[in-house]
Formats: sequence, C-alpha cells, structure tokens
Amino acid sequence: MPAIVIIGAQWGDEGKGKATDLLGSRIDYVVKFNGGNNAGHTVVIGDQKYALHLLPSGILTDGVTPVIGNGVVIDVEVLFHELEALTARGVDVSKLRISANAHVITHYHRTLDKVTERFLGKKQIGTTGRGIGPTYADKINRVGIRIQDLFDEGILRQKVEAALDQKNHLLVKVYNRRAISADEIVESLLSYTERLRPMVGDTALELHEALEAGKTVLFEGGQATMLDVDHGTYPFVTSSNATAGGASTGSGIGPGRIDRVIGIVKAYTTRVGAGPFPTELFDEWGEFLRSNGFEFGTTTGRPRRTGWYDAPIARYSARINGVTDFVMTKLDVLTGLAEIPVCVAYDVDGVRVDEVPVSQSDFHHAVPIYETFPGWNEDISGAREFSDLPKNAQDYVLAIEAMSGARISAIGVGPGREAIVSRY
Ligand code: 2SA
Ligand code: GDP
Ligand code: MG
Repeated sequence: MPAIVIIGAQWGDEGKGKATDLLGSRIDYVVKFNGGNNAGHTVVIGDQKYALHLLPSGILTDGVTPVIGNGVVIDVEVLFHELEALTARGVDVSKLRISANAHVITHYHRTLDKVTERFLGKKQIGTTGRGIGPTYADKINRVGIRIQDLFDEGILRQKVEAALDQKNHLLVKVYNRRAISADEIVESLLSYTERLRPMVGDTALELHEALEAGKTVLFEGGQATMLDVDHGTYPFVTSSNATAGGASTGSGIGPGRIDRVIGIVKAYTTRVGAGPFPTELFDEWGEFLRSNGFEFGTTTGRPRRTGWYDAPIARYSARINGVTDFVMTKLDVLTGLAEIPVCVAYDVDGVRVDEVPVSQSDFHHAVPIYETFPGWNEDISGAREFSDLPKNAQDYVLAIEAMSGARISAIGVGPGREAIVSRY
C-alpha cells in the first residue's frame, strides 16, 4: 500500500494524530497537505504527551520523513517554535521537508483573522485566530507570499508591499487599526531564511520519486470533511480542502496514485466553532462526553461541542473521500452509558431525509432521528481483539459499520498508542 490518505470524517479531532502515529512504523513519509497551525493533534507515547499544530504527527516516529506540502499555510515563527520544542524533548526533526510553494502566514493575516471575527460579532465562524482564512484568501487572490519568496529579498518586498496596499486600507479605514509596515514583515520573514533553506525543496518531485522507489507515503489531513471549504458546512468551515482530494492538490501527487483512504470517526461527534451540528447535546450527556472524552481544543483549549454519532455524516464522508476503511476512535468514552443513541436520518420540516441535505438551511434545522443501542459497563481499554469487547460494544460497532458506508478496520479504546483493537 504505497500511498495512504488519512482524513477526518466528522468535524475534526477524531484522533487522526493517533491513527497516523499507529501506522508510523510501516511508513516512510508523512505528508501534511492542508491547513496550518490551526490543527491540533495529540499523540500519547508512553507517559509522554505531544501536541502538534503545524508539524505532521509522523515527525514523532523514528525513520519517517515528515513533509509539509504545497497546500499548507506556514507560520514560520510557529514552525521554529515547534521544531525547537520537539528537539528539546529529544525528537529528531532533521528530516523535515517543506514545499517551496507552501504559502506563508504573516502578522497581517493573523491580525485580519482576529479583527474580522470580532467585526462579525454573533455571526462569527469561531476560527482559531491563527490567520488561516486570510492566508488562503491571499493565495486565491494571487497576492500570497510563498516560502520560495523568502529566498529573494527583492521579490519578497514587492509582494509584501502589494499585499499591504490592500490590507492597510482595510485595517486603518474599516477596522480602525494601525497600519502594518512592509519593512517589519520583510525583516521578520528574512530572519528565518537561512534556517529554512536546507529544509525547502520540490516536495512534489521528492514524493513522486519516493513512490516510484516503492516507499510508503501517508497523507495526513488536517481538520475534517465537514470543515472542508467545498464539502463542509460552508461558511462554517476552514479555508482549505480537508477531504481526500486535497491530498492530491496539496502535495502534487496524482489522484490515481492513492491506494487507500482511511476515514477517522469518533464513536460520537464533536465540533469546535460555530455552525450546524444536528446531534449536539446541551444536557448532562453532552457534558458526560466532554468530560469523559476530554473534549477541549488542542490548539485553543476551547471546550468542544459534543453529540451522538451521526451516521448520515459518516456515509457522506465515505462517499466524498472514497473511504476504503474507517478507524473508529474513543469507543471507551461511551463506557457506562445505559443506552447509546445513534442518528440514522434527519427530520427536515416533517420529512425524513436519509442523507446530509445539500441545502445549508435544511441542515441547520435538521432534527436527528435516533436508533438506540444498549450500552456496557465493562472497562474496554485493555481490549486488543474484537472478541475482547463486550457483546453490546461489538453490536454498537457492527451497527455503525453497517450504516456508515465502509468497513471499520480498527477501534480506539484509550488515548495510548497501544490502545487499539485491530480487525485485520
Ligand atoms: P480556521 O482557524 O479558519 O481554520 O477556523 C475555521 C473553522 O474550522 C474549525 N477548526 C477546527 N475544528 C476542530 N479542531 C481544529 N483544530 C484544533 C484542535 C482546534 C482548537 O485540534 O483541537 O484547538 O480549538 C480546528 N481548526 C480549525 C474552527 O473551529 C472553525 O469552526
Ligand atoms: P486530531 O485533531 O484528529 O488529531 O485529534 P486531537 O488530537 O485533536 O483529539 C483527539 C484526542 O483523543 C487526543 O487527545 C487523543 O489522545 C485522544 N484519543 C485518540 N484516540 C482515542 C481513543 O481511542 N480513546 C480515548 N479515550 N482517547 C483517544
Ligand atoms: Mg485536533
């Protein structure tokens, strides 16, 4: 299986970091293809807990070459901060490769992200405030700064000045903020050039050569399907393609090369930020999931919104991403519930709807139709074989599998690297 894609099948934080790390020993390259330091992957190895934002989680596995692809937006200051923090903990980061075509998040993108959100008031998206949206907007507007621009001071200055012509007008006249000087941005970016130089290259070519040589490459999606700018709950989405197609555009590897697409689903659902979420719970059960699952943002610490498993969303993800198999995480969090409801369809204005509605207004007032499954009380964290799980837990997984459009190949039963039931 030379090219494997891992994507979030819900609204993020499904445990993609753990799934990536799990495959780590069989992988030669791990590629981040979308997003930036808005991601938050928590990986637990022994008694060590790592929270990664910008760097691909494969960086934690010895021998793996981590790659930041062209589809990623990079805050260079954060990049070096994360690299230094990992180095201080003894992680070898020397193999990191960065695409010369990746875009750069600057101070003005972070500022615009925050002031725009403030300006939106109640209509805000609930972004992570890391400058992600404004950086992708500049990329599409063709006024972005790319990593390769940091190697040519003249070009860099021209591009920053052109971008700031527009931004300063907006910042000063609309948002009542101070103007940002081009010198300040250029100087700060140039201070990283020499350290970046050895890491930067044509990563699309390097990945192509690796695949030709029979290496195994894992593409690690940030955020998730329902946060994808095209296929998610627009406008309550992130600004990149978090779906499997993004692995191709965000890395320069043709879609025909991809052999396997693993969708990560949580045994329930969470979401951070605003936007529709049909199965959201506002009661003690929502709190049960939040506290048992420790559902707080890895990047911002925000409490995550919580709700029951939504099968139409899993089916939608299976279809949009071409999921070959799902990894279900956090089954252990449901332990202790007498009954577990699963959303099997929606009621939209009195009509039963079986699939995620294309109309956002319909999705906004979709009311879940639940089927309820009996729970279990046994501690399942030590289970390693499917048959180790209590019968009711097995039935829950099998029922979800039948509704979700792809096989569930592994089940997470605890935060640790080893806490997994494999079904192969
Ligand atoms: P942005 O900052 O422009 O990408 O925000 C747009 C929407 O995308 C959501 N988003 C996320 N949702 C879940 N997890 C994410 N990463 C962190 C984590 C989040 C955190 O892994 O815990 O720490 O708060 C992530 N990144 C972006 C965001 O909530 C907006 O709804
Ligand atoms: P990502 O953004 O998809 O990589 O996910 P996050 O790291 O933001 O959030 C997933 C959280 O769940 C992390 O704290 C993981 O350590 C934890 N986790 C992953 N798998 C399991 C599991 O099977 N059980 C439990 N209890 N926790 C898990
Ligand atoms: Mg996360």
